[in-house]
Amino acid sequence: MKSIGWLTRLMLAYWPRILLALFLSVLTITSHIGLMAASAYLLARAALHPPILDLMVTIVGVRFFGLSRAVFRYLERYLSHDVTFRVLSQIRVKFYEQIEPLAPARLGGLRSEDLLSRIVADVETQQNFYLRVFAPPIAAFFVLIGYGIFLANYDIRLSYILAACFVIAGVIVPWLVKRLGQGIGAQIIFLKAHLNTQVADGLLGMTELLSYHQVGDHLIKFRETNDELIECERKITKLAAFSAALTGLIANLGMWLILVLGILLVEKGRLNGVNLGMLALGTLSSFEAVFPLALVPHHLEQNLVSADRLLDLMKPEETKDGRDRKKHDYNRENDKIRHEDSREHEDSSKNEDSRENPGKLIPRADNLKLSFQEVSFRYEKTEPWVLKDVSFTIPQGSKVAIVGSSGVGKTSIINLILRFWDCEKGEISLGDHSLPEYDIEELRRIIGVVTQKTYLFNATIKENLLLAKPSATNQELMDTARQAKLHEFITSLPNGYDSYIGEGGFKLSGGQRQRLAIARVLLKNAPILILDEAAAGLDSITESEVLNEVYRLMEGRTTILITHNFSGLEIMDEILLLKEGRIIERGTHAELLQHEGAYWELWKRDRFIN
Ligand code: DUT
Ligand code: MG
Repeated sequence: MKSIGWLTRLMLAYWPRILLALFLSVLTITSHIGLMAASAYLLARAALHPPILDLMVTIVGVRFFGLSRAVFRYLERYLSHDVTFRVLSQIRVKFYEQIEPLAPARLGGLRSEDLLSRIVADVETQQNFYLRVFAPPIAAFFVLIGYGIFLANYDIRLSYILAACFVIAGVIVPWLVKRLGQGIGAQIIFLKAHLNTQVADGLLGMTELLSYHQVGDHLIKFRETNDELIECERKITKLAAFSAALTGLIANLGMWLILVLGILLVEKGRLNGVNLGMLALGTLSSFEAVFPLALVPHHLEQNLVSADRLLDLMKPEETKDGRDRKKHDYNRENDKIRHEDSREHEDSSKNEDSRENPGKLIPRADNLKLSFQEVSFRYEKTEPWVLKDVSFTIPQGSKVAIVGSSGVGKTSIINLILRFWDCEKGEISLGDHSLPEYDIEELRRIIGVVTQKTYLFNATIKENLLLAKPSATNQELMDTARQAKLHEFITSLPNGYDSYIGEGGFKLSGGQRQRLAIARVLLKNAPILILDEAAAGLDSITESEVLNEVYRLMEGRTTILITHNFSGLEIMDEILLLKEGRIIERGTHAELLQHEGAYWELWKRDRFIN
């Protein structure tokens, strides 16, 4: 029910347009009624051979309704779709703005295909909300009132018949359809999402499926879902046909009842016979307002399920980081201005308070000391602590390495610095302020990251590089590619910098991908550098080549290096050895070796292996 409130609120922002669209929709149906009624009246009158002048008004009426129906219909469609698409774009923007700031945190538990189906399909479903759920009952209500009053002019019992038929066709039939089709709307939404996931899984995991001989099984599962979906769609189509037939039956029954009552009234001399056809045909056409009502519950169900799926992702944000959410409540126009503004002030922005975002700070380029004070962190309240009482300080420009075995929380430290998550205990500060006091986008602007899982976009090499600096010139791109030892490879490709690298960069080798990531960071030229296993997974020669680049990259920057490779750590100002979320040893490489503790053990083993 919350979701319906949310949808209505989004929609009501456009209430003037909505009122106009509703008004036009009533006018369209009225024109239809008018056209049929006036035509019937004209035929009946003409049959009595009156002077042509007596018919003039009716003839004009027929012409008018004939034309106005088309015009009103056009305007109504135009306006109602305009409202619908405005609401859709609102939903998309709001949805994106809310999932973006803490993206990895919020989306971690979701499969990307499911996310995609939420962003695309669930948002799309919302276009039915105004067109098929909200507007039809309101329009039908006003048609009932208007045409009911018209009928009451002749005899109030005619209005009662109309009202009874409207209630049966507009309330009882939809109720029946709802009972018969209970849950199908929701099932369709889930099955579609599931199908998306299966298709994507099948394509992305093709190598695994082929090598484990699972293609057949996967296809069977896929077909099952597909069949289920088709079955659901078939049920809905049947229901739609059934309800249309039923409504048609009731409409004709209504017309027939009005006709019978009319004939009785004519016999008693209480109604002029020429009006009979008009009343009957007018009634039949007034049901145009009722036909869409049968599927209202079905569409409503789909809307609610999709809206819930959207809100599911957005809701925690609303409570958890209300301030950030508010920050994102600007419209697109402002967004553009804001970005240009901050780019302009990128280098000179030493003013403490950001104008565009009052209360949030912009990091000062001359005060980037990073420190953790007794930070404890876990991903969920119910899960064990991942970091325990972690404290360290990285003075501006110095280099810290974090080492430790897999799963001890190294990447988690990075997640906290980038504010993908916030720590539960302790404080992380940059300069003289704690991290949450900074504007999140400004904070991320000053940090360059090469992660364990670099994501490359299915675009050209150039576009992937430009991600880091959209304004970079071709010369700059080539210079950075040279520094990352990538330029020669790129120019050997037939399309050079304009070569497509495929989904996730699959046309590149692992080393080339990492180099591209490094080139990207070089281009970003951020004062803080985070390297999370930047060279992991490469053969040792490529690894040391890439690491050389990495070390060059570190010059003059505050650096956090996460590595499992102990060679080259001599140049680090401090090394932190992590075990089970705690720092168990710290010091320079030389100090730690002298100490002959856990670090020394690891170092010896590493040397032995290499
Ligand atoms: N963890 C979660 N949720 C996440 C990410 C990690 O529960 O979204 C857990 C897994 C692990 C712990 O946190 O038990 C620490 O993970 P982290 O990624 O920080 O470990 P790491 O030191 O970076 O391991 P590796 O060297 O394998 O990258
Ligand atoms: Mg890691």
